[in-house]
Amino acid sequence: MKKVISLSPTKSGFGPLLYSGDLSLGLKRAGELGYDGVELSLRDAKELDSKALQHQLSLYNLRVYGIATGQTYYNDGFSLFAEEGEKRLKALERMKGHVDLAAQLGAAVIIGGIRGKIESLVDYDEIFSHGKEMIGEVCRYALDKKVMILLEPINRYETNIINTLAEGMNIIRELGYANLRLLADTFHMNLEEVSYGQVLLEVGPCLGYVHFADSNRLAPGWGHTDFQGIYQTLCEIGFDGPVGIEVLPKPGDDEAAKQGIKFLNHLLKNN
Ligand code: LER
Ligand code: MN
Repeated sequence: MKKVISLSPTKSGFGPLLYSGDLSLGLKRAGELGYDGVELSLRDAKELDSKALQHQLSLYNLRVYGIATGQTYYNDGFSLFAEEGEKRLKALERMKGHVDLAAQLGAAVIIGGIRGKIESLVDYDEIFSHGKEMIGEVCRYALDKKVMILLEPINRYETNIINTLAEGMNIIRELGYANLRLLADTFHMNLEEVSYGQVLLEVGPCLGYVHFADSNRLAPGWGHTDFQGIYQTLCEIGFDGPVGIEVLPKPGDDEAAKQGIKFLNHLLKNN
């Protein structure tokens, strides 16, 4: 498993990101602490200087494993499941930019917060099917570029579109794209799943990436999630992908980043 930390070059209103607004510092710390790589939460791929990024990655011996895309919705209001077609297309355009960047970096692209929310319950099914088409468009575009797309179920308090891993897996099966996988986030699982172990066994074949955050969104070990059990199930299903520390910068960025790597090192060494 690869040890990954979630960073953002822009100061973001979206909470669980470390060194938000200072990517250079985040990359430096990730390298010093011994992370294998980073996940970047981006608003617009065009805003990133990819040459400077590649230089820093090689300096600190890091890779980008994932590009998170929710800021397109949280900051700009464009979502793949927006009621208005124009907003859906804007979100799709951003996703294509993220896929282009991911192709250069060898990263996967996450469909999490960029799904947005469906406001109209009367037209829910129709809007949902438009959104599903958008996911298909992203996958088709990414397939040519050999980029993996990750569908991340998110808890009911943040979205009403795909809350559980089973819902995510059903969509993946229905759409049938070879490059579409699931991202399991332990924070959302704590709120939505009956059991960590059982659902991970069920969705194992579709799983491409994991986010580790404790029950309270703090670094793992600072809440009451059973990471030992989760890790054992991940080993059982043969998961060998990225495990991203996606946590609140509390009590501070450095403290959370240190706890994340300390926890992962301990878990991986003692099992
Ligand atoms: C993003 O990875 C995430 O976990 C969500 O909470 C986004 O809203
Ligand atoms: Mn997540």
